[in-house]
Amino acid sequence: AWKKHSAREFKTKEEFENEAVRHIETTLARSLFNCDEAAAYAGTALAFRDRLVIEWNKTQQRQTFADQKRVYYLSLEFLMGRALDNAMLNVGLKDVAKDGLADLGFRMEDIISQERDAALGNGGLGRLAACFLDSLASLNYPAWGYALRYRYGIFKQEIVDGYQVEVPDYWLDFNPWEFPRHDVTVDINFYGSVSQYVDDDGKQRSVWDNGEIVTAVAYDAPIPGYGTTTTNNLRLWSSKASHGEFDFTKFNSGEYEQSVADQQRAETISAVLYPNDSLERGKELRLKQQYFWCAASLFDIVRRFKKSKKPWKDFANQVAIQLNDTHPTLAIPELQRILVDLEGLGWDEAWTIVQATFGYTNHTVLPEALEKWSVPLIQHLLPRHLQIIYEINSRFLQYVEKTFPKEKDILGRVSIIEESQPKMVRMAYLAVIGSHKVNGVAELHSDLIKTTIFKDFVKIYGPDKFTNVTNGITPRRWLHQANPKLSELIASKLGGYDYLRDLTLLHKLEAFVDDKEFRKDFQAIKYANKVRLAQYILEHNGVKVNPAALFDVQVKRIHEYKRQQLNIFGVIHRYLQIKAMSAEEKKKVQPRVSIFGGKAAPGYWMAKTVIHLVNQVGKVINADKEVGDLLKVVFLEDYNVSKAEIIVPGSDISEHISTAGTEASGTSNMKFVLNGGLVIGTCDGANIEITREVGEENIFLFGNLAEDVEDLREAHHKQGFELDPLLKRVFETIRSGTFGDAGQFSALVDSIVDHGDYYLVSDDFKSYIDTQGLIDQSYAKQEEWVTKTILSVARMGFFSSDRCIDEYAEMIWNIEPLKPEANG
Ligand code: 26V
Repeated sequence: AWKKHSAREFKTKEEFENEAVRHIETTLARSLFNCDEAAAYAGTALAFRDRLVIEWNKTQQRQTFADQKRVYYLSLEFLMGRALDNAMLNVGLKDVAKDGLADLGFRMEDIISQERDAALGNGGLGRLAACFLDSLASLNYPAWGYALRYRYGIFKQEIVDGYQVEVPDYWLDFNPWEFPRHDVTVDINFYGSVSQYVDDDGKQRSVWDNGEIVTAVAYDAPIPGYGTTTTNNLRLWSSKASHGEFDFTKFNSGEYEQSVADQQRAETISAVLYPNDSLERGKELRLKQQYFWCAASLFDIVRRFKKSKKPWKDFANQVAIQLNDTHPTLAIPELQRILVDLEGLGWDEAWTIVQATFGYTNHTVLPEALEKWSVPLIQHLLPRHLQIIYEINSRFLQYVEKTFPKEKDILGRVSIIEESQPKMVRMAYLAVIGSHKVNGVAELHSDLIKTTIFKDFVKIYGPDKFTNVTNGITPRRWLHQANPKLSELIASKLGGYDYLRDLTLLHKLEAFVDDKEFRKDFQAIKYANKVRLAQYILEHNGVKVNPAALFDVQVKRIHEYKRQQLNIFGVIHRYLQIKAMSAEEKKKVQPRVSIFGGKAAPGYWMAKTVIHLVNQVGKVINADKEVGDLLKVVFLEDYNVSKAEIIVPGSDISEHISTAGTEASGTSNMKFVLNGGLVIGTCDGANIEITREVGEENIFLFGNLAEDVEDLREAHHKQGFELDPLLKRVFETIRSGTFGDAGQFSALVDSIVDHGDYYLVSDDFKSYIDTQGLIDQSYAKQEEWVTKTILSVARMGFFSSDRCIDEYAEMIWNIEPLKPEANG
């Protein structure tokens, strides 16, 4: 008889060592003689992987038997970071492994840092998807993620002479966390043509064929929950040439080179993650990626549903699909195509199913970021889908015309097709029309989409179709893993780690705010985290910073709307002030370290200029003996998830200073506060809800409000505007060549001085500087500061991605958790 399973469930450090060594010797075929850190990492990862795999199989089986609704999260990005630490903490045997590794002569930190980040995302949107997977598993929801298996993740950033240089991120050399499923493949069609025929029942039907076929191969990765055995699946599709008859003919007729070229062409589809925030748009390969992934995922989902032999009307009771931004919008016409063309359903019956199945999350109101694809391109690549999109549009417009007969302009405004040259398909409109719910990612943002980009749709569908789900973060990675000492301290006060599964329990910490011992411990942990960050800075930047200084951090993608330029101009202002001080005055200055990090899209020149300026300013200030420890400026190279795990716990203040109304939510703001840092921020995105939760006295808000932005911009254009005098002095300093050739920074300065200051840097400058002054004063009163940080941590329960996922489950997906049996 078959044993239940064969992998060894280690419990002691000796058993762990046996497992790790067995993997090193047999799975990797390496001798223990030359067991280096890389091998120790591999052995450890494989030992834990065995544990995950068993629970993974059980979970999938249990979910299939339970036969309840599943959610599929379609996201072109999953910024997972490293998996080993997460696996150890979730399985709950990190200490055992630590002791075992010590026996073998290794330090846990060194082993963990052997792993490369899985950097399959750009920034907040991709990391949100990763946090959601963690919450879905931890809350026992039956859920799968679907994405692409990029050979290259987001590029690696190198700083050379102060400039960003992009280096490819080939991360798949050794990836123990993925399982190729060579038996799970889907053939995906591109190009070709559509023809009509009459079926046996006399119905007009369409077929799409004669195209080029590319095969999608599934790669699966286990997603373990915390404090549960539920282990969900992340399925990544990889592209390869299909081996149909066509290729064999070629091969046989000696066209070997052509056949290899075809192979390479097919493989490029999943080759590289697009560095999204760029002006690079309309690339055919990107559209191919989107369709390839949507079609493979839907085929997979439909195949699974059909196995159940249920009637089609049950589809949306079994399947919820969430569209993470508009990137997967083609899934809407694709499902309609499957139901109508392949399964023979009537249009209306199919469309009802489609709308009931999809939900769409919007992540930006910035018009330049809204996806559009040209009609000729879609016509060429996906001829049948274009027909379907037109049919969806025509039925929708008919309805609108009937409902609002007196409104002349509404049809042009809400049409999926923009009547430009060439015509464009507005993906966000298609996503709204094809979904039953549309959500924004923070309260202000969800309000804004209803009054700006989707205003007409609120009128057409009513307000109930639009809702808010404020973003969240997983406390497992962003507290327990990144800040184990703080996690332990909290657990010691709260009587265990339950708060990691119900973050609202943090509120109980408020009772300890005056507890001397607790305050001391809390402060000591922050200091230790700053020491660790200071070491990192010394190692990587060669700059010695004082851990007692105020650490001021802004790490996120570089973008004009996020206003890193406001930050660095503020730093220059501070520098000028210090330079003008007497020795006596300098004694009163609060020492600061300004820490920047983040990638610029390769083609985004303004963002690259900001990086260059930060580095130049740092070079000058850090070398200035008159300034010394009072001010240091560093740019941390190649910001990513695993670096965030070091940076976030080491911050005193972090900057979330977007022009009001532009940052949909922000999620790192939540991470910093949860780790005992405070925020300087605008009234934007989730900053507003953080303020509501922690209290106005515990956050440093500044700047103009979203409701005033439009008027200010208009005034700039009509009347021009007076440059803030302090900012003017900053610009004069830059122009004088203090930070190197001023010509290098002229586009940045001119965008404010001459081109209308679209992001309102000048309007917000004084308020920003004044608020930074308040922060200095507040930090000097350390006891008050510690009180603020403790109260803030205690009040962050709302921002767990668990809360967020429960809201999606209830309001949008209508799914229930499936609890594993005890000890199951
Ligand atoms: C994309 C682009 C591309 C073209 C150039 C301008 C531009 C500007 C912004 C974007 C962002 C697209 C969507 C996105 O990543 N949104 C982010 O989603 C996070 C998770 O909800 C949220 O926390 C961030 O505030 C939001 O920017």
